This record gives sequence, C-alpha cells and structure tokens, in this order.
Amino acid sequence: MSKNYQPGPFHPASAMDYLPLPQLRDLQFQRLRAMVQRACDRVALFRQRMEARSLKPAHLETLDDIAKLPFTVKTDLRDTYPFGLFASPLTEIVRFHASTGTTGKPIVVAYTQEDLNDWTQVMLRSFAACGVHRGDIVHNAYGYGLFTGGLGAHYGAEALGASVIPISGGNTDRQVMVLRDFGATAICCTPSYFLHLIERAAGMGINFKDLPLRAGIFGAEPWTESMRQRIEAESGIKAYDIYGLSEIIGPGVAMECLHQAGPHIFEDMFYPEIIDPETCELLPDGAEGELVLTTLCKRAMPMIRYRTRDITSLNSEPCACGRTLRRIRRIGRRSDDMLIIRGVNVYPSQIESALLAVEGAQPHYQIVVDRQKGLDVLEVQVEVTAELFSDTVGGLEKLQAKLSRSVESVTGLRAEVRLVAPHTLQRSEGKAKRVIDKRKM
Ligand code: DLL
Repeated sequence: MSKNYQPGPFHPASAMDYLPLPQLRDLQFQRLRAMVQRACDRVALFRQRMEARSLKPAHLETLDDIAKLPFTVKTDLRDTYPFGLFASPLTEIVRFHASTGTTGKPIVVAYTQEDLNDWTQVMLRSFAACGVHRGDIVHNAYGYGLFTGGLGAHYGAEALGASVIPISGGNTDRQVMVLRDFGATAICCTPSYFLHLIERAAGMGINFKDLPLRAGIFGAEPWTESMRQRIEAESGIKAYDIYGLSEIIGPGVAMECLHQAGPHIFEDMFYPEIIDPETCELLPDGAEGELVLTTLCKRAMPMIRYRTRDITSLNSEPCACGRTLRRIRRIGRRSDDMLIIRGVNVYPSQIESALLAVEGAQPHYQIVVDRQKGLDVLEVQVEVTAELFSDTVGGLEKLQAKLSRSVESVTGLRAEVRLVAPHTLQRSEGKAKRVIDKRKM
C-alpha cells in the first residue's frame, strides 16, 4: 500500500506559526508583561523573588529585559506542593495533571478552561505541522491519566477534526489489532513504545509497512536521529519529534514540521532562552545549553524562566516550511541524566547512537553501571537479531567487539557489551528506563 505523505490542508490555527517576526516579538512582549504582572499579583513566591531584586513588572521595557527576571526550578514546585504556585482560585481550575518523577512527591500542575483551550490549540498546530488533518485516524497510545501525554494529544487531535482512538498505553497485542483493524493513519506514543509495537506486530504476522499508518508523533523521552532512521526503515512511516513538559503545559511546547529538522517552539505561547547550566549566563542562538521556558499565556500556573534541565540549542535559521518559529535541536539529553563513569561524562543518548551505528544491533538496550572493587564498570546489554543470535560464537564475538569499539569511540570509555537474545530486555509502555545505576542502590 502506498503511503500518503501530503502536507494536508492548511488549518487556520497554524497562521500563528507564520507571524512576521516584528509582530511575533511584539506579541511576546505584551503577553510577557501581562503574565509577569499576574504572577506577581497572585503568587507569593514570584512576588517575593521580584521584591528581593527590587524588580517590578513595570520595569520590563523590552523583551530582552526578561533576563532580569529570577529563574524557577523544579524544587520550587516540590517546595510549594501541591497548590502553592497557583495563580487562579480552585473555582477556576478545571484540570490537574502531575508528573511522578523518580523520587518523592510528584509535581502538580493545573489548568483553567482557557489554559486547556490554549493547550488544545498548540496540540492542534502540532498535528497540523506534520500533515495530520481531518479524516486521519489517530491512534493515541500516550498514557491517559495524570501524565499529560494522553489527554493533551487527545483534545488537539479532536479539535483538528481527526478521529481519535483513545487507547492509552498497555495491552500491546490489542493495540496492534486495533491499529490494523481501524486503519490508523497516525500514532502518538513514546518512540520506545512504538518499537515495541512494531516488534509485537511482527510476531502477530503484521508488517507496519502494509498498513495505512504514515505518521508518528513521538516524544516524552530522549531519542536519537539513528533511532528515527531505524523506526522509519522498519515501519515505513515518518517519525516526528514532539517536545513538552508538564510544568509548562504538557506535549505541544514544540513540534517538528514535515521537514523533520528539529521541533519549532510555539513561541507565541512559550518564550525560550538558552543558558549555561553552570553560570546561568544567557547564550546566543546556536549555542548549546539548558533550555529555559517562560509561559506567556498560562493562567492557573504561570512559569517564569523555568529551568527545564533539557540540553539543546535554539536555531533561528529559516526553515523550508516558512514558519517564523525558532526550532530547538533534538533534545538528546538532560543535564541531570549525565552519568559519570570513571570520571568520564557519558549520556545514554551517546551510547544509543554508538550501538545503532553497528549493523545487527537492535534498538533495544539497557545500560548498567556498577562499582566493583572500587572501580566503575559500564555494561551495555543489547539485543541482536534472531539470525545473528543463532550465529557461530565467532560471529557473535566479532559483533561484540565491533559494538565495544563503537561505544568506546563515541564515549571514550571501555564498556562490556553483552549480547542478549531478541525480546529479553524489558519493554516500556511509556518512557523507557535505559539506565540502571547500581552504584546508587
Ligand atoms: O513527557 C510531555 C510529553 C508528552 C511530551 C508526550 C511529548 C509527548 P513530562 O512527563 O513532564 O512531560 O516530562 C518532560 O520529558 O523535560 C524532557 O526531558 C523529556 N521529553 C519530552 N519530550 C521530549 C522529546 C512529557 N521530544 C520531560 N525529546 C522533558 C527528548 C523529551 N526529551
């Protein structure tokens, strides 16, 4: 079956993606001033931080003055748990979401009806940007619940006029059956879960290349360009990167267009900056650093200069699609998922790229770090194809050595690579857990 990669009809909501820059900057500034005023009037933490700097919202005279404002960090959300950063009374709050994180209390986020409408609009624009339109059948396998992925994608796709299958995560065999029987043309889930779906489908005798599925809206976890290539080659779909975080709104902060050249930030809603994570110094477009986001319209829970911990750079070069929205480079890592192994800094995404560069390695891997006799040990477990796994010992050793070399050349570290049989590593239904750090247990 041939897949239809047409751009889809223009949706009026997407007009905001093409605002002339002076108009966009002016809109951002007007919105920023109003938002900061509201945040200071209504949220004690923001008011106190501004007062401590003798700053008043009226001191904002240009957009660049945003750099005078204090940062907000994740612990501010934990310290004010659950409702301390709300700028609207509970009577105006119509939805909560929460992000569990790995330790302690979750962080809670809230929305007024207007916030939900705005979220729907950015998600609608996200779908439209990658050519999804009315008439498409959207299989939404992001988890529904406190996680923002499911409901965020749901309302955006519905507002676009697409037909949504609200399947949520889990029950993979049923997912494959529904995907095929309903003839889904677009799918939303984490890239790691999509790999799991491809694999399960193959086990059921279904090849995604034979289905009408043509677009994947993948995000919520870091993934590499090599992973995109694998996904596209194995399924025949186009894989688009969507970025977002609960603290700012959920999915729909930034989304790739048909050119797949990095997510465009919906800048009329979210103001991006890049800082040096050590010195907090503002960095110019093109330089790599930590992404800082300010919400320009959020009512229930405005965020001023929120430090995302996500490492990227801003790209202000024109995109072939004509959008005036700047792009972020694919987020391959967070400042807090860096592993320090024998003094060397390593990111899981580096290991992913190194593995996928070698033929025969499957995109299913696990990184295990341990300490033996006082020394850090890095083990990388990776699945290989069934044919290879039943190959001769010599063949397997060769592959193992190749993978080891690849990891060493990318990370500078010797890793013990362990080849494992297909389907042995645990699959995720949401965000993949790639690293087991036994040193912390
Ligand atoms: O993961 C929101 C979301 C749902 C985004 C569905 C995209 C699709 P949180 O659970 O709060 O929210 O996690 C946010 O996930 O700070 C990044 O570290 C990571 N992340 C999200 N999207 C991407 C992406 C949702 N496309 C955290 N690439 C963020 C890399 C991503 N990392």
